[in-house]
Amino acid sequence: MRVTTSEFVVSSAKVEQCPKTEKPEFAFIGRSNVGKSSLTNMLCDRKSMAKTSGAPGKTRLINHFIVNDAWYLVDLPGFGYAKVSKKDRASFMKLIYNYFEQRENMVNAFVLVDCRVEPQKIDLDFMEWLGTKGIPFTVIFTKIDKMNSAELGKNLERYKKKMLETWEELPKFFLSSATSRHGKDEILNYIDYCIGVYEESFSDT
Ligand SMILES: Nc1nc2c(ncn2[C@@H]2O[C@H](COP(=O)(O)OP(=O)(O)OP(=O)(O)O)[C@@H](O)[C@H]2O)c(=O)[nH]1
Ligand SMILES: [Mg+2]
Repeated sequence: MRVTTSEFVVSSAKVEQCPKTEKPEFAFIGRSNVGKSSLTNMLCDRKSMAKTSGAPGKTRLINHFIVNDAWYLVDLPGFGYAKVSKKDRASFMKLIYNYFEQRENMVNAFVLVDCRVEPQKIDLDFMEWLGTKGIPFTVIFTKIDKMNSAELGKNLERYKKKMLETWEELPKFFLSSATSRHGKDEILNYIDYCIGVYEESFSDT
């Protein structure tokens, strides 16, 4: 899929403020600083449509972007940021859970994990939760420009092994780099494929 247009739509502090659910939606979720906003920009060929920062905790609202006038890309606040107060962390988490529970147009969640970091409980727990809710998800290993391919391969295997302790089947994995733009075509093509399946589910056969 080629991205021809992309536009910011709205930032929402509550799920009720999000756009109507009439278009298919894809979300980026993961720990603070993992690169959710950077990947949003990279996929859309935009420099600063989504705001990024070297300091974790930048994105604090649910940000909807519309792509090709056809589907929403959603940049979410990160979870697990240690410097945010316990109360704020709990309210971010609640917002994220509410969001996934209420968006009936949610087609696929992309769970972003930093390729350099060993499997984190908070990410694995979140994937478990998505599983119990029946929300399809894929994993994106981010910042692959920061690793050589041998180390990357090792970390990927370690991650898959860890997931197989609880999952019978592994989700799909993508590799990405917002700096080298690695992964752009694969992720966009996967989104295109998912939209096709989603739309077919509404058509009479
Ligand atoms: N080298 C490299 N740096 C990246 C990549 N993706 C993001 N970064 C950097 O990582 C930092 C965090 O990126 P963001 O996109 O703001 O991360 P986020 O997940 O949106 O963070 P929060 O909004 O705080 O949850 C920034 O300094 C980015 O420039 C990548 O693929 N490669
Ligand atoms: Mg962000």
